[in-house]
Amino acid sequence: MFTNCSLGHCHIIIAVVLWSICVDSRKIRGISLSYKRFYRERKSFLCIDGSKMIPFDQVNDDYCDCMDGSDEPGTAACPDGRFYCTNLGYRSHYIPSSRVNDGICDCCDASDEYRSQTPCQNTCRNLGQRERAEVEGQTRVLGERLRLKQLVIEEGVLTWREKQAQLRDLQRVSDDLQTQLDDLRKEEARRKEEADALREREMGARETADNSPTSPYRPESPISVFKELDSNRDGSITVDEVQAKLSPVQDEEHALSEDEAVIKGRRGVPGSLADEDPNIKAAVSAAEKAAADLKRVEDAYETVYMEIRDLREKLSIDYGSEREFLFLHNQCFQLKVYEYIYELCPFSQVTQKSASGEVVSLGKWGSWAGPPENPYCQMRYESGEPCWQGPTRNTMVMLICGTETALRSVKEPSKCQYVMELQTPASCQPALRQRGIHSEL
Ligand code: MAN
Repeated sequence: MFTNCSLGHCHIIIAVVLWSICVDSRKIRGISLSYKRFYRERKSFLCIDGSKMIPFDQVNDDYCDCMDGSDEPGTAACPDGRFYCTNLGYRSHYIPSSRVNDGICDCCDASDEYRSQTPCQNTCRNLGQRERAEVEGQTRVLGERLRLKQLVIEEGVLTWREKQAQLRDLQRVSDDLQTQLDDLRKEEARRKEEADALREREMGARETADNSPTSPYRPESPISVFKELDSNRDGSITVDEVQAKLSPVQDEEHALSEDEAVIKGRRGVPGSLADEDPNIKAAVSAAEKAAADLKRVEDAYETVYMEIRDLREKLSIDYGSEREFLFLHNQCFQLKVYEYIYELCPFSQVTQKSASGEVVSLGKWGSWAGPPENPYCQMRYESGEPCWQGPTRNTMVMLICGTETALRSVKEPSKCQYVMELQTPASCQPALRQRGIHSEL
């Protein structure tokens, strides 16, 4: 190349080459686009932390002048300096300046090894392509999970509406039963009063009617015996009444058995008044019917009351910001770990069944327990069965994003304190925007 040149010319060419190498090594490397403005070629350079002003030719001169290392972005001179890998086509990042020209390729664009012997290849394009494919795959999977989440949200909305309508219906039924109860209570009291009054009247009439020896009402007559036995004067004799009259309580030996009392009661009386008098009979059966009607409606009211209570309790639970976890209610998930079968019934309870079949409570639904920014990522189940020589059993359920809804793991990190992982699309969140793979400087 230099064969035709004179010695003078050669000196000039060598000087130009050396100068260009020197200028090239000073080229401002290892800084991001946003920092470029600090390195505009001027007479002087102000350290980025503002601590010192130095002549510009001291930038990247392999001597650390600035405390923040900002004068040596392209050399390893400053201990805390950092070198920016632009990595066009892939992910930009900083590396410690000490890794610049150390013979190891750190930046995929090979920019950190600009003066080393190591032949670094620019692999950014490949890496970028691979990562983009991975991200696309993940995005597709997440998209599918979010679609499933949307389905369970819609299911939750429908269930919620159904439950609200059910509650309104039950409330109506309950109001109706309440009105019926008021009427039936009055009816039952009236019928009972009527029957009692008829019986009283009949008894009074018989008492005064005849005291003659032939009268059935003389003291030793069956009617008198009947009245004597009918201590509550309800017109019929119970086994208890006969036992109370005919066998002194303190004399256990002579106490009447139930059968004896029934026989003696029958022998001594002509039958209840209702057996004799059709009016009383009709009044008593009307009173009995009213009592039976009342009981039937009371039972129905009790059932509806319990249903309303259960439904209200269910509707008072927090099922997530979009009720995305409502679909989990009334479902249970099992997992066998070693000798135990664990069962999680969300919003209800957690149990552990041993090989012998014994079922132990690991906690009842308590509350959401995630951090304030995402409370719905953990569930707490508390106040389970007390542990022998240990605490009460409690379970923390961690909700993780996944395509299927299933119990994935159960651990007991400390005695009687359990941690489960429940996977479900309901807990998937849209991804935060990916840190950009950039294709431009
Ligand atoms: C049972 C199980 C265990 C627990 C012990 C504590 O064996 O409930 O999970 O650790 O009791 O005694």
